[in-house]
Amino acid sequence: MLRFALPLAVLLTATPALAEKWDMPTPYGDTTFHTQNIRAFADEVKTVTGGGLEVTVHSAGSLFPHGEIKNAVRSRQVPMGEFFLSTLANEDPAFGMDSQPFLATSYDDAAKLWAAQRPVVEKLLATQGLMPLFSVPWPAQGLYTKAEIKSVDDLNGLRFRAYNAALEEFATLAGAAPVQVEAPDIPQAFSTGQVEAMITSPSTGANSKAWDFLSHYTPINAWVPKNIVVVNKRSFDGLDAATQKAVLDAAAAAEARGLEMSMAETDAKTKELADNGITVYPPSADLVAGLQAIGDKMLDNWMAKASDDAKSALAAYQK
Ligand code: PCA
Repeated sequence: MLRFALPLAVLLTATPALAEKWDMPTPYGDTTFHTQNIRAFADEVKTVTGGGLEVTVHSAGSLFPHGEIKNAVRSRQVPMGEFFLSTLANEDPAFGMDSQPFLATSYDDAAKLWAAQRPVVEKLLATQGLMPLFSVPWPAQGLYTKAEIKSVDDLNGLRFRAYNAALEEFATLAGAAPVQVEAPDIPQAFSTGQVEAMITSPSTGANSKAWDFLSHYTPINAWVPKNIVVVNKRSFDGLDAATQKAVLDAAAAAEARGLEMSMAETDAKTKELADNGITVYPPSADLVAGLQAIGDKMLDNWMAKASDDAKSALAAYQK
């Protein structure tokens, strides 16, 4: 036996380990802080594994459209991907908690909500063979228009850009007409007149150069939605222990770094909007009251559809 053992060992150490190459799609463009954050995550994984795992980020929906990323990871067309968590709310309302208006409006509330929501999300994703690696919030969502909005009535009839079902419901309840548009397509949707108002973060507003096509922004801070990065569990289990640890460590670092980036962008990108000529104004009490009434109605609708797990998560958050 010994006669064979040595040459085999020599052979194993002499053969360079084949680098594992993973593609990672995201819906968001290169100037988005989330994309910059997952690129830093990929770099860290590559460095720590000595090139053993190479993650290539495909931005702006270039590999898969946003709506297909989750299923692409599920079916192992790609081992890992990033998407906007609440786009899964049609599968289960638990995924949509962070896009309920005025439920969690600060980073602290968002963290508390995620702590309550996470076990339910993990359980639901596990049934699809998916494992969350990390989640990063966007800055709180504000209202962009072509004139000052004094009350909900002023939104009546506006063609309103939406990015998920909750925003579609919100726009409809405000009397506006929702149109689904992915983030990279925002400038074109405005320039062609497909839409004329939107709710999104200062980050996405500034990255879209909102000053080219609208004039007013008010930080209604209505919700703090999240992106999530998920990995296919079988793909993850196929990695050796050291590589798994490298991925999990880099994920924890990315979650913390992403939060810092998000917080820093809230003020920096709002200033960029103002510096480029957008009128940034505080929402009137009237507008806030009207939007809150819509939020209350939406939470009622959410409760009517939510599973017991989702309702328990809400109760835990509100406690
Ligand atoms: N930007 C993304 C999602 C939330 C945000 O702030 C978008 O507008 O599509």
